[in-house]
Amino acid sequence: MKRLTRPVKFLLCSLAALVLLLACQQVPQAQTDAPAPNQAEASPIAFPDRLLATPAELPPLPYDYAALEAAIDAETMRLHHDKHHAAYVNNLNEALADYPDLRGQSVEALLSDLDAIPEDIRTTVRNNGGGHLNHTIFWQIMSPEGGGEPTGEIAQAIEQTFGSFAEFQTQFNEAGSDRFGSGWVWLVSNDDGDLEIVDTANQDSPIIDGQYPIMGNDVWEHAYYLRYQNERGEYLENWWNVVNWPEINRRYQVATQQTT
Ligand code: MN3
Repeated sequence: MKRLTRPVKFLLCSLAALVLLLACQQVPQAQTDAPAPNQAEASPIAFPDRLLATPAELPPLPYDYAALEAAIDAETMRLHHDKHHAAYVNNLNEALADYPDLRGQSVEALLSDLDAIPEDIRTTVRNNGGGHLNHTIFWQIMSPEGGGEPTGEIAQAIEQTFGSFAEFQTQFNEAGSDRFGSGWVWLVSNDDGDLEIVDTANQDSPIIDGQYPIMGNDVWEHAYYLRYQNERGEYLENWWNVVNWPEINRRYQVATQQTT
């Protein structure tokens, strides 16, 4: 083989280095806890928020079981988080186990396009994906430092939409009381970007109907029965003592970012 001149060698070495550098940039970056920006862009969910990954993981409670005693007893919190929420997570993962194409999509993406889910696991994904998402939001929108009047932009929006915070509470509690059987009562940002109180059956998330959940209360009996028995209305009243307005305000801002 002909000896290469020094400039040619240098050129080849430089070329090899460049190829190596470009190849390295093709290697996908390791996954981190924070959702990758491209994951949010690829999702059919229109709202930029922290998306829930699959395979799902049970998030730890952000406070002690007894921290919300102003509204909810420790034993209810323990069962609700460790048993009920854990079961939704496990059931969702089991359903997705045979569908590698679905595994890895966010829970929000799965729920917002249920028609795309194979029929044999559609109801399981709807119930357990919804259960996982609803409860993850629920733990976050409550706090031991919660209660009192709303703050920030959500306070103004509630007043504009419902006339006053007291009127909003009344309508929210009525919707929660009137929800027959198991389900949730929500404050959502609807299709028009307006605030609206809605209720959903079972573990249905408002996301299924294209609405963004800003706050919601769980009116399944498992959420209140140990302490309140059949007095759902009393649970709904006391629940306001632990409502975490800073987090609800953050969720409202996510919703308004989308609609403006
Ligand atoms: Mn529940």
